[in-house]
Amino acid sequence: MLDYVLSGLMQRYQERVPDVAGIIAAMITENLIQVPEDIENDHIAFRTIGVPELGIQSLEKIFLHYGYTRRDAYQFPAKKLDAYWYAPPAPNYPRIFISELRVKDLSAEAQKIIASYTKEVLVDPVSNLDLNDGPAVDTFLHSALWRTPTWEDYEALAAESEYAAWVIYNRYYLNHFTISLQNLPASYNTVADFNTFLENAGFILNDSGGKIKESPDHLLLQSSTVAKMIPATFAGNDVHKIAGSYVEFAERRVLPQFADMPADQITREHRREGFEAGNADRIFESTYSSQTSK
Ligand code: OOG
Ligand code: NI
Repeated sequence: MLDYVLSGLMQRYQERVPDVAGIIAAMITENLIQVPEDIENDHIAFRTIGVPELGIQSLEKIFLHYGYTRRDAYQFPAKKLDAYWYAPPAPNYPRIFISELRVKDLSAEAQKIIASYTKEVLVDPVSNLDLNDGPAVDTFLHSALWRTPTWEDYEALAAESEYAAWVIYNRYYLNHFTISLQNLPASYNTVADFNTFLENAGFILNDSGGKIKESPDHLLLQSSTVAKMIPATFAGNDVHKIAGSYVEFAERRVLPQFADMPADQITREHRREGFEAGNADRIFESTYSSQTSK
């Protein structure tokens, strides 16, 4: 079931985000991987709207049902966001990062716009889903929960929260997947080296706070591409380009207590786990106009 749902998410994501196929092709050409399946997916991420019937509490039910465990909480007061990460049921599955817009912290005007859409959702839609029905869950994750927004509402929301605008249009489309770097061949297995490879191949990186986002313990390093602008059809067949999704890269270093372990014995549990609020804060901006206009 989980495999079915994850592969449906990845398929839609690849179709919408040209950098995905581009980066995979560049990695194959460079002999870093032989086939796309060789990529280790560190985590995937979703965005949600924090209203009673939706938000993290609704979306997480799907993944809790598939054996994921809710872990640490993160707060982003300036961006008006909250998030959790979820540990997978087995190490071959990606972690999940789910964030949520703190709707109550927005202006009355923005709250009114959001409510005009989310009020169409009368009950938590996940509670009506048969979570053992893979195709039904796949369809749910890729179908509209509210009417297609107007360009005017999108712009009004974006002026206050680019996250709000993104999620009112894009809903549960995968926000990113994350290529694990630490097990790639030498000279490509750090964020610093992989960023060089990506930029030489013509990919544009998020440079908010610097291209390398590094946790204070120096054990989790991340970078990301900036989301491409893609044509989106708003209400009344009004087409405008908006930020789509992006690709992230993560390097999880070995924890100090395992520093002397032979490299071939190092597995996921010997490396830095979880996420880092300071890194995430900057990565969110991969869909913000300050980055996408680069
Ligand atoms: C998520 C940004 C945070 C991470 O790995 O810390 C993140 C988003 O853009 O929705 O992905
Ligand atoms: Ni991420």
